[in-house]
Amino acid sequence: MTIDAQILVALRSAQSSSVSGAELATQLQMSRAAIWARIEELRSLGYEIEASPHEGYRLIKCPDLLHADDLLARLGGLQKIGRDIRVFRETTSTNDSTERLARDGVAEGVVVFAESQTKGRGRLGRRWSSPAGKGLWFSILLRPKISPQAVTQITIASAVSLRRAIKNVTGLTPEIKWPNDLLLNGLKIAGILTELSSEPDAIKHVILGIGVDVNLTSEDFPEELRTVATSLRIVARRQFDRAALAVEILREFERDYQLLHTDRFEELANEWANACTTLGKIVTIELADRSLHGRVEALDQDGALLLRTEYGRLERILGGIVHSHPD
Ligand code: BT5
Repeated sequence: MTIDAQILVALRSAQSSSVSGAELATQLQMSRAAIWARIEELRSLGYEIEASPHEGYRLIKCPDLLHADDLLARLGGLQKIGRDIRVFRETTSTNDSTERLARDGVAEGVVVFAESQTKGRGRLGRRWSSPAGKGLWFSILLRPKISPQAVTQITIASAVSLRRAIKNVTGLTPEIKWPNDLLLNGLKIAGILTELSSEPDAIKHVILGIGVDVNLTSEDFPEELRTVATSLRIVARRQFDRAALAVEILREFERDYQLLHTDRFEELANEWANACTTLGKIVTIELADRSLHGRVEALDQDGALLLRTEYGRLERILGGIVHSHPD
């Protein structure tokens, strides 16, 4: 953990009390002057830290920005997902930044956040709107020991952990729209983009990209999205601490990702099926080369959707864009 992260851990664990400069200096094996310099640096980033000559330092308020050291400090260095965190002020797409790290051989678990993305993307080259400082736009590098066919399990694990984390932090319970959307009041608040790099029988790596609309107002969305998207802020009528939500998502995902590797995927699949409102609906599904119409009959154990088409055939579908119709 970096020095700044260690200072933040110490200040946070003191809660509303102060930590003396001498105590920090001993703990971190630094001079008191060096500690003071780091505190000044944190203050310049927007951390409100009270300094009193007698009592020491007290953390009053954290800025609404993502700071790698702060995220690491909050995670406590205990888990694989988020053992290394990078934050960019701006990038094209966090999936691209993470892909570069993957090709450089970085170990799994690194998480890349960006305050804004200039070319945030969804599936099939669609755009993902990512205004600065308003949401969580991030990607996780994974090197799962599962077959390439089972990669949808990762999307499922991320959807249920994301849903749970949102519920824990905000009290709101999103529904899952197959395969990768989270909705509140029927409008999208989060999307997942799973990109796979694979050989025929082995996964090289997976980049799991997650976008969550946290503190956007309706003006923050481009006009064409205002009828299809919403944010946690719009629904709950209050703002949320993005860093706290980010940490909760990484914690929940760590747990579910481990389940994948211990043959306990069924538990996640059941949770997912219970939250997935696409089940039973009449839908049209746009695939790359055709579209299908019918009723969603079931989800199979890999997360594929089983559609009974209007002609009575059962089709197994792994991707595509789903439009629901009223019964
Ligand atoms: C998704 O695609 O829902 C996956 C979105 C993944 C975004 C993350 S952000 C971090 C990482 N880096 C990236 O570049 N991407 C990932 P899809 O199911 O194809 O949905 C895309 C559609 O969602 C668009 O065509 C819009 O209709 C809608 N949309 C775009 N921006 C949105 C937003 N901020 N909130 C809600 N809906 C949005």
